[in-house]
Parts: sequence; structure tokens; C-alpha cells
Amino acid sequence: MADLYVGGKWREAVAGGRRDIHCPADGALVRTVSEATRADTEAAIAAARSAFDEGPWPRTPERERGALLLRTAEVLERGAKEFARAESLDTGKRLVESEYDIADVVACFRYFGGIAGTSAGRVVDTGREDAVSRVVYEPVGVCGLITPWNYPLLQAAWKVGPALVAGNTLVLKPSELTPSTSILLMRALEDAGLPAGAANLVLGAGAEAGAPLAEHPGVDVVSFTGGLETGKQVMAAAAATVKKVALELGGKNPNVVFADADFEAAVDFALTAVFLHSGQVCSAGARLIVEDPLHDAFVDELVRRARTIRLGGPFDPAAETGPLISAAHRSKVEEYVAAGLAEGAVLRCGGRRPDDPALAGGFYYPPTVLDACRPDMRVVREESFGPVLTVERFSGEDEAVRIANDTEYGLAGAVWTQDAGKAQRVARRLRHGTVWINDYHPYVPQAEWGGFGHSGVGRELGPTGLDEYREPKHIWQNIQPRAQNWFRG
Ligand code: TXE
Repeated sequence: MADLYVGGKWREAVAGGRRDIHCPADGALVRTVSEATRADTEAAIAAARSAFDEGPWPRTPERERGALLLRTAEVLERGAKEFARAESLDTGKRLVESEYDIADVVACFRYFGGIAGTSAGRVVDTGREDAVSRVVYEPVGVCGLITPWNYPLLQAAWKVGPALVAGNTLVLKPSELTPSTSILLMRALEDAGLPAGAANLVLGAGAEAGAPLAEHPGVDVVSFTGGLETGKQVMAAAAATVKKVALELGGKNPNVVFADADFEAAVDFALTAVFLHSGQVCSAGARLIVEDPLHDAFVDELVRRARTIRLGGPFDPAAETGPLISAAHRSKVEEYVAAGLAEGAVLRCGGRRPDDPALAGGFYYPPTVLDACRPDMRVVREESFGPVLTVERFSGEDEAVRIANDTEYGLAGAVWTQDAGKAQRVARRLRHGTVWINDYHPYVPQAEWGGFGHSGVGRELGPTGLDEYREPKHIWQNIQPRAQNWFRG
């Protein structure tokens, strides 16, 4: 099937490569897709370049570009069932989670469609009567958008929405493991009337199909969501052509629970914080940091409930969470658990593959709780990206903040307390891009998302998420030009 989208045409990979996509829940073949090589990505960059330099899209009024995004949101909403099913088959996540994701995708397109034309620039006071000045926004140019496998369509929407509304053209390269919804997204943009070449799609492995988006001089900005090590490679490659770079590289996110927290709610959210989507969430609350007097009762209850979480495939109504994305990823999670135990962590539950034969065909790993952890352990410092919760303990506000900030990452975190003053103080001191108070996970497209430290560069969503795709330009006009005679001769 022709499933690369280049210059408004559906085509196959020039070298004829194909890749099988399997559902991580049971190994079933989902589809076979084209496997792009550098030549395909270069063709897509050329299409995006000419659509930017000569096509109508950058010159289309921003309100009209916004209207196209709103039409796309309609198409997505109408096709939500098909999108959700495709997302679940590729990722193995529960259908209900995919349905939430698609609703979030629709909300994202509506947000960026809705703010189109609302911040056209500003007039600047020159202090002179003979000169006027204003700042306007221009699109950056051709955007290379590289997305991961945990929220395939949502991550694409966070990039494609603002890139298009700002008047850029783009090449999207989704994870090679989860291409299906990106194909559907291109069809939705086509249905909504996007001009040829404004959005292009290549499918395939990172080193072949993705790397040119960071390296190629024809790309002006690369926006990447994925792992820290790949993010560093993308940033280094982008330096050669001084591209703008936006990176979201995950986190090792603290969930801080004070002794005065609402016990039941805090336990409940501590479970969803880390075990939602089997921990394959960049903002997963993988570090539970509990105040001393509460520690024992809290962890006992958490472990009791973690043991009851039911694993299963996307369409199993009894399942509460699904498999990991791949065999390689499950092995990585297992290595982190082993490393934690070797460094002195105490295994409270999970820690080995389930023996239920019904789960044997998928990459399942059970909710795992490691107690008695310290900030210097590898399993606490590095992202396992699996259903693995490490537990640390603290005494008092200052120590809570010190431990929660003792990480190279800084994407998200939470604080649980019924003392509103303490909640606000701690929230301000946490060096993380999102802080929840007495909650975990909610976000809205109106608010910025992104990280401090190694969690990345730049922000997605919110007005700043749009700014990543715009260049401010200062236009100065002297309305009564007269010779200055600075040089007298
Ligand atoms: O990600 P990669 P992987 C973390 C998580 C996970 C780890 C590795 O800890 O265990 O990353 O996962 C493309 N040039 N996150 O290996 O490699 C790749 O094809 C250009 C956190 O799956 O970072 C895919 O499209 N692109 C994260 C995308 O990069 C390249 C979500 C991400 O893949 C490339 C997922 C290259 N040289 C994993 N190499 C989050 N921030 O939410 C690969 N890619």
C-alpha cells in the first residue's frame, strides 16, 4: 500500500522496503507499511521546502489556516473510532485510553485552530514621531517532526497543529513501531483541504528515515519527542546547520506525598501516576517520595492495590493496563529492576513476568514496587519507562524538595498535602515543567508542556508551543527619511 505522503501524493518507499507492524499485546500482524530510507525523507524535505518557498500555505491568512485545523478536528472526531482502534492495535494500549487520546488530539487541533489570528504581533513605541515600528511573526520554515510510540497521534498533534497554524510546512516521522494513526492524520489533513506539500509523511527507522530531519540544510526546525540519548544525537546533528531545536525527552518524575495528604486519594493517584499505560508515559510519577510517618501504611495499601491491577489486551474489557511496546523495551525494564535490587531496593510486588498463559503472546510486565530506594540508584535516576515505582522517604518540606529536585530531568511532579500554603511553597520550589497539587496527569492544550534540565528544550502546547514555530520579525519604518550627515564628506 502506498503510505508515504510526499508532495500531496501517496507513494511507496523508493527502495521498496516494507515493515510489519505487530500488536504488542499478542504479536498479531496489524499491517505492513513502507519502510522509508534517506532518499524518501530527502524527497519529503524537498516537497516541504518547495511548498514553503513557493506554495500557498505560508501566505494563507492565519485565520484560514486555523479554519483548516478546525475542519481537521471535525474529520478526526468523526473518525475517532477508527483512529482509536488503530492506535490500540499499534501500541497495545486499552481502547478506552486510545479514545481519550483521540479526544485530546481533537482538543489540540481546536485549540491551535482557535487561537489562529489572535496574536498577530505588536506595535512598538519608537520614541520618535518620524518612525513606526512593529513586531510580526513569520513561520520558521520547514519543520522536521519526530515522534515516539507511547502517544503516537497525540505527540504528532502537539507538533503538527502549531506548525501548520503558524504557516510552516512539515515532514512528520512517527515511531517505526506505531505508524498507523499518522497515516490516518495525513488523510484527515488531505480531506480538510491542506495544499500539496504542506504536510508530508515518512515512515521508517530513526537512523535512516529520521536522521535527515535533524541533519538536512533544507529543514529549519526539528522538534523531537523521545529518549534522552536520541535527543542528544538530534541536537548535535542539528547544530551543524544551526537549526532551531525543540526536545521533549521524558522525565523521572517525583510524586511527593506529605503525611497530611488525603490518604485514599493520594494512594489512588499514586497508582495511576505510575502504572497508567504501564508506565510508558513521559510524565509518569515513577518516584514516590513519602513523608516518614505515613510511609509504611501508604506503601502497604499501594502494594495491596498494585497487586490487583489486571493486565490484558486493548479489547479485553477486564484489563486495566496493557503490555509494553516491545520485547527489547521489556528487557530494558527488567534490567532496571535487577539494577535496583542489586543496589539494595526491596521488592514489594511484581518484579517478574506474569505466568498467565493468556498473556504469553504479549510483552507484559506487572506493576512493580521497589521500596527503600535512594536518589543515587540507577533505577531512581534513569527512566525505566515501565510499570516500576521506586519509593523514597523524607522528613519535612526542605528534604522533600531536595529529594524531588535531585534528578537530571525536570518534566513533571506532584505534591500531596491538605495544607494549601505548603502545597504552593513546594510547587514553586520544584524544578519541573508541570507541577500538580493533589492531582496527577491532567493537562490542557492551553497550558505549556515541557521540561527543565535534561527533560528538554522549549515547550509544546499553550502560546509558547506556538512560538516554537514562529520567528519574530521587527519591522521599522522611517516615515520621513532625511539625510543624517553622520559622515560629513
Ligand atoms: O526512543 P527513541 P526509543 C524514552 C524511554 C524509552 C527510551 C528509548 O525511556 O525507553 O526513550 O525509546 C526516532 N535521528 N522515551 O528507543 O529512539 C525514532 O524512530 C532521528 C521517552 O523508542 O528516542 C522515533 O521516531 N530520529 C519518550 C523517535 O526518534 C531518530 C517517549 C523516538 O525514538 C533517531 C518514548 C535518529 N538518530 C521513549 N533515532 C517521551 N519523551 O515521552 C531514533 N529516532
